[in-house]
Amino acid sequence: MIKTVPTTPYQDQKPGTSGLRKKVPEFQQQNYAENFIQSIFDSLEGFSGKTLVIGGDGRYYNREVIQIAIKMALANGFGKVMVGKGGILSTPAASHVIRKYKAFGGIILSASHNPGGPTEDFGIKYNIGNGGPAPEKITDAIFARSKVITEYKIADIADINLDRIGSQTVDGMTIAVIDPVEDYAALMEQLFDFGAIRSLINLGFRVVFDAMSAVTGPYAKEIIENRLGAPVGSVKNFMPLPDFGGHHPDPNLVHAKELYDEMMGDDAPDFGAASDGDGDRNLIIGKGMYVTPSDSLAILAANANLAPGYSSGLAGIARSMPTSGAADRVAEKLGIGMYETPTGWKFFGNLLDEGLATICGEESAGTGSNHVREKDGLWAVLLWLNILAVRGESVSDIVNQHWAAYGRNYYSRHDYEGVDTDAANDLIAALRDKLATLPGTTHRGLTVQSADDFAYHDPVDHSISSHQGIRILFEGGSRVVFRLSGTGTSGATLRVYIERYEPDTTRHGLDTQEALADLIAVAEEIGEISGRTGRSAPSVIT
Ligand code: G16
Repeated sequence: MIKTVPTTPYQDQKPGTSGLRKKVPEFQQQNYAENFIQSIFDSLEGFSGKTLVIGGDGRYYNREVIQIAIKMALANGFGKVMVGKGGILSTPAASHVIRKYKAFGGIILSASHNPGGPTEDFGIKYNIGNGGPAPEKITDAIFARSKVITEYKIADIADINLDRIGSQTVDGMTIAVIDPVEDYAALMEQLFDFGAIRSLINLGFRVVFDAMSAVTGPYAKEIIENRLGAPVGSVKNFMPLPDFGGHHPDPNLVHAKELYDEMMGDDAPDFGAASDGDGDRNLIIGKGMYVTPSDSLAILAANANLAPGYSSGLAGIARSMPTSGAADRVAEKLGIGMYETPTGWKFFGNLLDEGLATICGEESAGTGSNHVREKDGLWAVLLWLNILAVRGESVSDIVNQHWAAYGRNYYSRHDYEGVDTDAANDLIAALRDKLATLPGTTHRGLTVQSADDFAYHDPVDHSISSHQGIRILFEGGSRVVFRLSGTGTSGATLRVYIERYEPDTTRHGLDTQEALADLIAVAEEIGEISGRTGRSAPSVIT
């Protein structure tokens, strides 16, 4: 029943910021997915007889790889596989299922916010028993194994019916097809005051949620419409489609423009939100007011105690290095710990496990807490709704009051996508060479206070992660950060993060790009962006 299949290794299976992401045709190469999955299993110890959770965001090629993963888990000695019905599990729901059922780990099939379809993106990620993405120690081992692998094991059985909930035993292994929504919805009901949110909605508060034809559709339908009583139709694009309807399921102002336009219109709803391909990112827009992810993190942290799940306060806040310092001011006021980690949710795992941080966030539309070990789009939406229900104020009132109390961190990210890889690497290398001589120099009136290549010393396991982004900090608290994306699938993406702190309330109403204009020009000068990339403007501004 168990076949051992000889294979030839690939040299390009290096997991990036969040697992292995490639175009579907690359995953369709002979044994490509099998090699990577076997490399995962070969890098783990002690899972014999234990449970593996498998799920994905429903994108093109999801079902095929789910079948492969089930058969390989069986052949490699797992005792049980739990798989979401239809092969569906949002990333945060998968994290919760791993934790709730004390599984050994999980395989999540997703390329997140990247487009899906026969020529678009696919991804495989391994999560450990705490429910979070595998740390670098494990992803490095998987990559090393993938380069030398010579065989994989797979059970020679018929495909499993993924569309019927229930358990079956095949060759001593239990395969349980589970409802992907139930456990997650119950967890949300524990954390948030559903009664208060329901009353707010009953009073006529209008919510619109765009699931972007991706995985959060069934979750949002159940929670926002069925359990919280929002009128049918409040959740849009709720059917997960293998190609996300041809769109990028990326909840930002470019790809969720329709929602943005609705929220800026005359008859705008009170609250608009969206999530991404696999349900871990969020977009929050009030009537006439977009909330940046960095501000959202700070505001959620400052008000979290209004939700039952966080009523006893926060242990600490963590943010990725490029995320704005807005949350730092909240941590300071609350007198709690603040942690600055490299980009990628995997770096929050130790802080959450040790109880050092309760809420975490990234500027890339990711926020979450210690309830799971992934960022969680719907969680952020529900915490916002809980806060709105308790405070009885609008999103824009809450944001403006926050800025008045803490100051405003003007913030923007400029992405240059599909840049020539050598040119992007050279740009970063040139910046690295300049680091020692930058401090003390003045550019358009801004004096560089310090400059470094960010390295993170994990306070829990003491591992060191170097080369996590070039930081240029100016006197007065402004800064520019340069780093290359670790999730792209073609060429390189240069990300430039620009931030300026403004304590003066009378200057809180400026347009963000105008408020940052000087810094944007300085970033161009110091980074020599147009000369090195051949681009005169970013591809995406968020
Ligand atoms: C990007 C973001 C990160 C995020 C990562 C994974 O990484 O900048 O903040 O952690 O995506 O997010 P998701 O799983 O939603 O794709 P990078 O390396 O492209 O900047």
